[in-house]
Amino acid sequence: MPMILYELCGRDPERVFSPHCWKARMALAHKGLAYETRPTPFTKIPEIAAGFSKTVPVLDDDGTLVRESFDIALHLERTFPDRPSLFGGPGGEAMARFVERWTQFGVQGPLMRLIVADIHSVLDDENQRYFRESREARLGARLEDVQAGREDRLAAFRETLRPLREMLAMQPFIGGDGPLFPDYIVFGALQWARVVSPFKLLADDDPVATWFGRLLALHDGLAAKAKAAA
Ligand SMILES: N[C@@H](CCC(=O)N[C@@H](CS)C(=O)NCC(=O)O)C(=O)O
Repeated sequence: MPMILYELCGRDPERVFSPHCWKARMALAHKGLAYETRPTPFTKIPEIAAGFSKTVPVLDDDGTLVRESFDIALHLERTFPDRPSLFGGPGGEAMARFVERWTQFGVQGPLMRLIVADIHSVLDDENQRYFRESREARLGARLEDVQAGREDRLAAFRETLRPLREMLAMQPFIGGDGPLFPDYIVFGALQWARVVSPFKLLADDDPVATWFGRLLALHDGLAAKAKAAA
């Protein structure tokens, strides 16, 4: 039985946009595993497997349920050790934790403030209400006010990617010669923006844009083919 991946979607079920769900999608593709997608809007997440998780992605591997994108990657690594590794060993797993935390707080946090009203615009009415209420409470301001003036914050956002940019002068992927799960972690954040927002985040001559293009092309262009705004 193919695995099932529950993923966050907008009004259009084909617009699958969560950064964490993209990590899981890319991890499944990296392992060459077949799966069925179950696009799920925010308000339907509590209905997945009788309330198994408050968040997506959720993976159903023949009755074994896994939540949390990092745990999904670990599950795939442990269950399919003969397929291409996502971590390159225990040291890689440990370092991937750092990349995850750096991406969450160093990249996704500032990025959210550049695209939050665009996220709202891809949701249906019920999910727009949920998203506005929950995110405005979290951010302490109207979504439109948080996003306003984003052009002035773009240079600062690009600077947050400097560690990646400088590393790319030495190697083509965070994983070295080929991608590993940490590439998918950072990729997920940028793909989140690409899917919901027309705002141009990266300059064309930025090595991060070149790396992102390499990730978009992987696995038969899985991510490039996804419905996107940009
Ligand atoms: N640490 C979790 C985070 C997952 C997460 O926050 N998912 C968001 C979508 S990007 C979600 O499901 N949010 C539910 C909600 O806001 O109600 C992971 O890596 O899977």
